[in-house]
This record gives sequence, C-alpha cells and structure tokens, in this order.
Amino acid sequence: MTRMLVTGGAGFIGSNFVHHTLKHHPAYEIRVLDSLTYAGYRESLTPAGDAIEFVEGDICDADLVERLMAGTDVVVHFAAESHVDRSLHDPEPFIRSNIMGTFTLLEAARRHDVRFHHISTDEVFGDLPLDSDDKFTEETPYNPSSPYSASKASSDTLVRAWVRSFGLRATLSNCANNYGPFQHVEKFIPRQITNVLVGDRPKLYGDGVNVREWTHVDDHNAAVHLIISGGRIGDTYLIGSGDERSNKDILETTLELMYQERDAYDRVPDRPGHDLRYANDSTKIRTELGWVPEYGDLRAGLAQTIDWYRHNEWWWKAQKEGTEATYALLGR
Ligand code: NAD
Ligand code: TDX
Repeated sequence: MTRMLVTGGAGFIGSNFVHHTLKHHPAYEIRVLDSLTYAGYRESLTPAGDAIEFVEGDICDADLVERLMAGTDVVVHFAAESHVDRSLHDPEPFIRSNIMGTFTLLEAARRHDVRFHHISTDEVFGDLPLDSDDKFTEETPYNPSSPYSASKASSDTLVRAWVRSFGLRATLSNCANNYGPFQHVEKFIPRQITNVLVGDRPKLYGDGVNVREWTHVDDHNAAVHLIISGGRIGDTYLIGSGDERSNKDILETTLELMYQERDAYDRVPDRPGHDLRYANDSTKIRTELGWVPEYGDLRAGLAQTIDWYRHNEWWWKAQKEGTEATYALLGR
C-alpha cells in the first residue's frame, strides 16, 4: 500500500479527491490532515467511513506535520484558504495557511524524501482580456491580482524552489474553476443554487461579463492522479475543461434548470479588482498524460450539481445563514 497524506481533505476538492481515490485507486492508504476551518467539514468525508484516517490539525504545526510525514509516501496538498472575497476582507489567514503552511509541509517532505503534489489555481497568472482567444500556458508569467492568488503564487514558487534547491520530488497543477458536490455555499455556483432553494434571489457581481473555465471536480481529481503516477518531477500541468462561460450565462442556465425565470436575480456591486477572464491551455496534460475530461457537457454537470444540493440540504443548510450574513456586510 502507498501511504498518502491528503491535506485539506475535508474541503471541497480534497473530500471529492478522497472519494475518487477510494473508488478508483484502492491501493492507497489515505490519511487526511485538515484543521476544519469554516470551509472544512468532517461530514464531507462521511461516505468514506473508516476507510481513511482523519487527523484534525494545522499544516502550520511543524511538530505534527513532521510526525505525519514520517509515515507518508506521497502528499497531495489541497489545504488552503480559497475564497477571493474573504482574502479582500482579511488577507492574514491566506498568508499564514497558504504560504507558511506550504513551507512547513515542504520542509518536512524534504527531510523525509516524500513525493509531493501541490494543488494550485490558474488565478496565479492574473487575468486575460475578454475579447481574445489567449490562454494561460505552463510558461505564462505569474501576475496575481488578489491576496488569495498572490498567496497561491507564492506557494507555487516555494515548491519550485524546493525542487531546484533541495531535489524535492514535487509536481504542481494549476486548475481552472471547479464545480460539483460538497462546494461551500460561499462560492458562485452553490451560492446561487442554494439561494433559489431557500427562496432568496441569486446575486450577480457587476454586469456578469467575467468569464471562468468550469471544470468538474472529478475531472480535476482524475488529472491529479495522472500527474501523481506519471507526471515529470519538477513540472507544472495546467488543467481545464475548455468550457468558458460568462457568469451571467452560468447564472441564467442555473435558473432555467431550476424552473425559474432567467432574469430572476439581483445585480450587486462588483468585486474590487475582479479578474476578467481565466482560460487554461491544457494541451500538455492531455497529450503527455492522456487526460480527457468526462464532464463534456456543462449543462448536464450543472443539473447534476443542482440535484446534489437539492438532496443534501443536511450538508449545506448550517453554512447558509452565516455566509449570507457575511456577504451582507460586504454589500454583495
Ligand atoms: P476549500 O476552502 O473548500 O477547502 C480548503 C480545506 O483546507 C478546508 O477543509 C480547510 O479546513 C482546510 N485548511 C485551510 N487551512 C488549513 C490549515 N492551515 N491547516 C489544515 N487545513 C486547512 O477549498 P477548495 O476549493 O477545495 O480548494 C482546494 C485547493 O484547490 C486550494 O489549494 C485551492 O487553491 C485549489 N483550487 C481551487 C479551485 C476551485 O475552483 N475551488 C480551483 C483551482 C485550485
Ligand atoms: O455571488 C457571487 N456572484 C458572482 O457574480 C459570487 C460568490 C461570485 N460571483 C462571480 C465572481 C467570479 O467572477 O462568479 C465568479 C466565480 O466566483 P467564485 O466562485 O468566488 O470563484 P473565483 O473567484 O473565480 O475563484 C475560484 O476559482 C479559482 C475559487 O474560489 C478559487 O479557489 C480557485 O482558485
């Protein structure tokens, strides 16, 4: 058995990664390290039962990380503060968890010669113009806009430095926007779905022209497994479905799928510094590692996600009120 440490495994992508791994890669023995911040839910791992070990703890806790790393063959590092709006309001936890946390893991991984995969985002590259076909590539220079993306860019460069200076066996991936089950209701798609479900109006920032490339979380996690098993040490892989949509388009499609009027939403003040467009050129992972996204039809993926939130109110109901109270303070 290969011993795998999944940081941030009680979060959105990490918990889906655990379920995906148990289903498709049963040769891994999984241990999750997660401090259960506002974004971490032990319940997201309920379906895994006792097939995994859960450790509640902080990636900045060097003693704990050192002990866990001693019994680990591969780390998949998801743990991070992940929400742009929160980073604009209070950047400090982003600097701590995303930068210091990654540093703490890297130091322990190099001491124990542990294979390391670092999960990152396309937001490190900044944004692209709306009226072009340009895409980010593995060679695009970093140009982050928000405290969140700056902290992720910083953690990426730490990983690269640990590869070059200390020979750490690490790979990196930068994925586009994810959607799917177990995503916190602060994020765009689940916020709008749950607004409709509780009888509130969805909220669109600004004029809604901003474009994101939506990738199903299972497709992201399948790509991560391909990199862990076949990726070149030191390399970065961009991941993205290729399906770009404006926020307005996503919201109107969501409303239609929920049998609402397509214009039954409110426009709210825009996010400061709002990135215009993200789009990844994922040719490298497709050609070198054979990654093919299975969720080719975003509308179908969205319908399935709506269905999940409809049937899993037990999971999201407790998040909803506090999340909307925070948005109300921000005027969004
Ligand atoms: P999330 O906020 O849903 O989950 C983050 C998890 O990390 C939570 O369970 C939280 O408790 C845990 N965590 C945070 N700080 C911690 C700390 N100091 N110690 C231990 N655990 C801690 O985030 P997500 O959307 O699942 O994102 C996971 C990773 O994927 C992040 O690194 C993020 O930058 C990256 N990413 C996300 C997306 C996306 O669309 N959500 C896209 C590309 C990349
Ligand atoms: O209520 C909303 N209304 C709205 O119009 C919210 C919450 C968001 N938006 C807009 C802002 C963005 O243009 O929707 C888009 C998506 O917003 P988020 O879900 O907050 O995602 P984004 O800022 O694009 O970042 C996400 O993708 C990259 C993740 O949160 C990051 O962790 C990941 O790195």
